[in-house]
This record gives sequence, structure tokens and C-alpha cells, in this order.
Amino acid sequence: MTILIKQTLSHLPESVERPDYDLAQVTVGIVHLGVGAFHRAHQAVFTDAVLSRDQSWGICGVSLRSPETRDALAPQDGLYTLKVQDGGGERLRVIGSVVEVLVAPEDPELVLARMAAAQTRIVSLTVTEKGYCHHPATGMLDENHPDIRHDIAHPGRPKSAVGFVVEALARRQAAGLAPFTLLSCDNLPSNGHVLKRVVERFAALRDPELATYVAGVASPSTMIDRIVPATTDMDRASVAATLGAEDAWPVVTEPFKQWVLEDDFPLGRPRWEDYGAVFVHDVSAFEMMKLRLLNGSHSTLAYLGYLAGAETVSDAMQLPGMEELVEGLMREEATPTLPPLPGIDLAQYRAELVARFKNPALRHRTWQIAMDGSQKLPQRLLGTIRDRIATEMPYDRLALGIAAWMRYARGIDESGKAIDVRDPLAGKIASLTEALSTPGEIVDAYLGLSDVFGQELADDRDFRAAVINALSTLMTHGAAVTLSSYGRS
Ligand code: CS2
Repeated sequence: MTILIKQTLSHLPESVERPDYDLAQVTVGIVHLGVGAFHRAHQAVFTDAVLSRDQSWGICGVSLRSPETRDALAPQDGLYTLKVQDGGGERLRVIGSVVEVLVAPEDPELVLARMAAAQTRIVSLTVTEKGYCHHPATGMLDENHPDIRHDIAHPGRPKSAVGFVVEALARRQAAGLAPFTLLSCDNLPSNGHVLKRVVERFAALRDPELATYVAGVASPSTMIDRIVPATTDMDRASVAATLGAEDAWPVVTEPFKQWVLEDDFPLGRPRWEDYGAVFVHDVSAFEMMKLRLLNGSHSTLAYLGYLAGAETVSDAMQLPGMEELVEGLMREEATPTLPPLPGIDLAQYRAELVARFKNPALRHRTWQIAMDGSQKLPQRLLGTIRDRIATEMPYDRLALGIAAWMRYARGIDESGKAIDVRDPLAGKIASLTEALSTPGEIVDAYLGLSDVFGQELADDRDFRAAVINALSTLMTHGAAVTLSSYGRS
């Protein structure tokens, strides 16, 4: 079978959408750090649409670790297929906006050169929560992080996203260029502020003059939403069958997509609003809505679902009691903590979320969402719990989500089998809790992780009691039985 390349575009079936612009005219305007499936199913798609009218916004994607994406896309002229699917069917579209993929560890110099080039006006990031090398509980740069220490010692050969951004900014300063706009697209509250704070601190550790330049960088916050499971071989086979050409790395996603951004791009930006993005003055209320409703319930259902034997989110939604738990968590516990969102119908948003989670066409593994809980739970569940405590309101379902993470992250499932826990704190958690057996001891060990819980929450006796209670139920009855108690009687 032929492969997906520029020359095969004209032979694809008519139903497949493809770039309607001249790929040869596209130049790089954006360098994106973390060119994974999420970026390729979201920002790269909005940008692809913009390229029809303005070809100066091509994307240079950078992988900070592995060469896999580059190895897949380079032989395909950067082209890949987006497969959008739900129970009602599927649509295929070939995306041409990622014009180049670089692998940072292979050639950090080339990555820095692209970032420092005058034509690069935006550096965007999807590097996941842990990629910010910050303390999740406080948002401050973790100055002892091994990659940060490395990048301070070797600024010209960085490893971390923070190190790349600051070195590229230093080169722009030296060249007399204005800074690019930084655009964090990760699931962190005030992601632009978090990013700005860590890069400013890192720059200050390097040199005060650089810190002054970095202080002037624009770093708008964004809320970004689309569910994008990891691509499987089955997806590859099904895309190839429809295309009549092989695509080494298509991405599969849902029809829904949302992008809300603050409009602060001193060097200009693509007109993403022409294709559905929304520009607002302050994005924080939207971020909070998404993190607390979508991601908070996503994590809760991932831990409980995994423990109860559900491989995917849609399977987990079929477990007796799960839908009621998720609905109750969102409506009764999380929604009252949200700031006002004029023009947003939260009941409709929640109903849409439940339908998205139930999308049977997406095989989104609970294991995938369960990753990096120590980095995710502070903004997904713990902030909500803090607000509930402050208003003296109950938070049983949120506490169950935390307890389910604690049960999961110890690394043994309900039948005694090992769980492949992926989390920067996995080793620490295993060694802290290994010898413990009672829910009280286990919860206390976890609460000692100040990077996750901070001090105040760890000291809150009612919170401790609520989590112990939930963990004890989980340990005694298992996740499936615990969940079923939420079912409608
Ligand atoms: C998920 C998110 O993996 C996870 O932790 O909760 O990636 C989620 O699918 C996206 O935020 C949806 O926009």
C-alpha cells in the first residue's frame, strides 16, 4: 500500500478532507513543544484551517523526548489523518499544519534556532502537568528538579521545556528581537501564569538582565478541550483502510472541541476565532469549569473504573452507579464552587460531558487518564475540596476520588496484580505505603506529600476522616460495590 504523502493526497477518497492550501507555501510561525496526539487533534487542527488564508503560521513540532512522532511523520511530509468519531459515524481529514518535527535531545541547537528565529512569533506547549517542573501545590518552580538543575548548569543544551524557552528568549534578547508569545495549552489553572512564573524564576536564576527581558513576555492563559485517546494499531488499520494509504500515526478524537484564549499576542497570531476559538479577557472561569467538571470527574472515574476492571472510560460509565457518581460530583459538589460564567449553561455542559464520556467509539483507557495523578489531582479535585471546606459543604464524592487514587497508586489491584503506575511520585508512594495496611496509616502517609496536598489540607481533620472513610470502604468492599451504592434505587 502507498503511504500518505503530498503526492498521494489527490488519490484519496473524496470523503476525506484535505488541505486546500499549497503546502509548499507554508512557513513556520509557531514552534510547539510536546507534539503529541492532543496537540495534533486540537491546536494543529485550528491552525490547519487558518492556513487556507494565511500560510505564515505553519507549526514546527518539537518532541522533548522520543523520536517516535518525527519518525512517523517525516516520511509523510508531516501529513497525518485526524479521525473524528462518535456513535454516529466517523470523518477523516488530513492535516498539513505540522510542517516539521524536531527531536530535542538529538539536536537541541536546531530547536533553539527555530525558537529564536524572527519568523517564530508563538511558542506553544503541551508538555503535560509535570513538564512545568513546578511544585503542583504552589505553582513555584522546583529548583531541585534534576532537569532544571541540568539546564541551569548547561543553558545551551537544555532538557526541560522551561530551559528551552528561556535559552531561546536569551538568544532573541541578544539578537535584538522581541520575545515570542508563550502559549501554554496544558490542563493547569491559569496555565499562562504558571508558565510565566516558572520561566521568570528560571531566568532570574540565570541572569538578572535576562530576567527583565523575560518579565516582558506575553503568556496568555487558555482553556483547551478535546478528548484524544492514544492511537492504537486498530486505529491505524481502520484509517489505512479508508484512506487507501498508510498513515503511521493518525490521531483519533471526538467531534467536540473547545478553545478559549486570552488575547495577548504582541507579535500577532492566527485568526483561530474564524474556526471556533473564543477570545476572552480572562479565561480563568472557563479553566476552572473544565478542570473541575471534566477533568475532576475524568480522574475519579479513571481510578474507580480501573479498580473495578473497566478498561475504557465508556466501559467505566456503564458500571452501576458510575454515571450517578459523576453527575453528583459535578452538579452537587463541583458546580457550586465555580465562579460565574455568563452565557454558559452549566447543566447543558454537564450533560454534554456525560455523553462525551459515554462515546462508545473512543477507546480512552482508564489507565491513560490515571497517569500522573500526583500532578493532576491538586487542580482537578483538591482545589474544589478546599472551596467546599471553606463553605462548610460536603464533599464525599470528591473524597472518594482522592481515596481511589490512593488505592490505585500503591500499585496493586483488587485481585493482587501489579498496576503499571506512571507517576513521577510512583516510587516514593510505593516505598511510603508498602508496609502499611490500615486505611488510616495509608492516608496519613499520602497526606505527608506536601507537594500534592500542601499543609492546610493535610492538617484538616475532617478531610482526613472523609478520605479514610472512603478508602476503608474501597478496601473492604472493592470499587464496584462502592460505586453501586451511588446507583439509583
Ligand atoms: C484527561 C485529559 O488524560 C487525562 O488526564 O483527563 O487529557 C482530557 O481528556 C482532556 O483534558 C480533555 O480535554
